[in-house]
Amino acid sequence: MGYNKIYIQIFDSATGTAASKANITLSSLMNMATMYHASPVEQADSTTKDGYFVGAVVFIMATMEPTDTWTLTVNFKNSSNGKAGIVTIPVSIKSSTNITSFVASDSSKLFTTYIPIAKPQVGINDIEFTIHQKASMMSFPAVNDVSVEMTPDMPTMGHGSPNNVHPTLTANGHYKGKVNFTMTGQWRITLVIKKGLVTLGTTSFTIIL
Ligand SMILES: [Cu+2]
Repeated sequence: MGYNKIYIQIFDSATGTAASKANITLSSLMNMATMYHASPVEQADSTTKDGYFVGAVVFIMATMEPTDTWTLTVNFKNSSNGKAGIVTIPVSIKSSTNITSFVASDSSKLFTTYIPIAKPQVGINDIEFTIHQKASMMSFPAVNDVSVEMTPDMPTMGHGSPNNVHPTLTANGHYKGKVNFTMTGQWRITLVIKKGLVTLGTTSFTIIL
């Protein structure tokens, strides 16, 4: 669950040559016993970076029941030779607390995802979140019109930290800020998400240093 970069390579089955230019549509689908739904997706660029087309998927649920299945579908057209294809790959999704959802005060359903810091350190760290909205079972657009107030604290010790920088929109529902971890241990990151002056909701994540 959460934010997953997806790295795609496409090879010509006759020549073995890797495609470096392609139009790719990535989609996700969860089939559950009584319904199905998609999740937020970031489409890959039409050119490779270090040999890969790079997109991303935010998986919003874990595969829990035996009847649950997630699939990832890659629809591609090789721009060099016009050949097209489609592949659907089953994926198993583990549970994670790095994504939270709540019904906002304006009745929209928001998914907030913490993209884990690779190596959280004592001191100032870059921190990044994504925010998406559930527009329908099959549509999860990025939310680009909110503000985020971030407060880190150590709940077991009763203190916060100074010099944090609230995350602000970069692009495509991504919000980047700076968090100051003044010591090792368990930190809680609380986000208050607002649209204008209206508080949509509050959510939090745990980071252990
Ligand atoms: Cu589901």
